[in-house]
Amino acid sequence: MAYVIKRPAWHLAERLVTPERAFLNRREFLRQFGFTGAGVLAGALVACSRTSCVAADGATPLPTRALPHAGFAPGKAHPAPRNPQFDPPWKLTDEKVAATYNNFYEFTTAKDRVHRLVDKFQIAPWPVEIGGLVEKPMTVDAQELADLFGLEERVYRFRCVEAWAMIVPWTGFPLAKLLEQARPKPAAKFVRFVTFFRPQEAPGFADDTYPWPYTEGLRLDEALHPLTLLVTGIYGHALPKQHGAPLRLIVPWKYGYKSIKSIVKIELTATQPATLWETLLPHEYPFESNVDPAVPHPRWSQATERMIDTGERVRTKPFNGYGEFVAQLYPKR
Ligand SMILES: Nc1nc2c(c(=O)[nH]1)N[C@H]1C(S)=C(S)[C@@H](COP(=O)(O)O)O[C@H]1N2
Ligand SMILES: [Mo]
Repeated sequence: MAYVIKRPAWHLAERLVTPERAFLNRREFLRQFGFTGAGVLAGALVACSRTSCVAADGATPLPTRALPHAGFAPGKAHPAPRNPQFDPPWKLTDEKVAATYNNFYEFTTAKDRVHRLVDKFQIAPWPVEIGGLVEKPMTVDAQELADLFGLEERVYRFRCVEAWAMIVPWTGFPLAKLLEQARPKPAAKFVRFVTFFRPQEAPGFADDTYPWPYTEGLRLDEALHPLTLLVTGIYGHALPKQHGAPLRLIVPWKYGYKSIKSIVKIELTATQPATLWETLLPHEYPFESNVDPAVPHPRWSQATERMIDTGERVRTKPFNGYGEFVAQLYPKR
């Protein structure tokens, strides 16, 4: 008698969606980062060695599976291995278009000219200060970060509030790894980020209508979310200056201005920090700034976005397509 394997009805459907499943199987993703439920790292600040993690109280050893990146070995240079969890079947944006269409107001407000004005910008040495409400304040040179935390590549969608978008491979490491080393104090509720302020190296500082230096901020739970990256590279090499060398933030579910470039300081605070954009235009660029097609900017619709290389118009997704992973951070009010 022939041996017949009866497959449940869902089996074929599941096979058909394999490429999507290879990108961010939610349960597996959260498991690898040590998430067990909806609570996002609540009380789970950990210090990790190569083989084990210890909870913030210093006593409770956490199971090995709480190690970020269990089963995935980050590299220490560019190009870094691509994290298979962030290898979606999407077409990447043309690298040259991305490198010549930039918002970096310290240089100029003209997107196509930023890359031509960065010659005097010195990106080494680059000490980064981690301070404020932390047990272990520290200063680390951007060059040392790969050795300390390892580097991985992730393909993310990126959405500017001006309704343009791109899909690029970033190289970096979760900000949570650095914050866990610095050990936020219980009073810490927000993270403030500060960009360099050296007017002799960048002509845009001459425009004093902006409250330089560029600053941004996140809630601590947003900063600790495993999607939040500190980025050192793009397209397999170190960041070109116009993309925010040598170290920038990428928060893929928020409008692009939250992804602050050329960071010199990361400060844990008890209260919500002022940001450059919220200080200038609070009704247009509020602190939270999650991508939301249903909430128009006061001066334009956010329902669709334009891919910067092809000009293609695509529908904007809530949380820029990352709602499955972050929506629980924002309970409906
Ligand atoms: N320091 C600093 N960071 C910044 C900006 C800036 O002007 N200065 N612009 C922001 C905005 S509005 C966007 S859309 C992204 C653009 O990043 P990209 O040029 O690498 O695409 O950087 C963000 N980070
Ligand atoms: Mo932007």
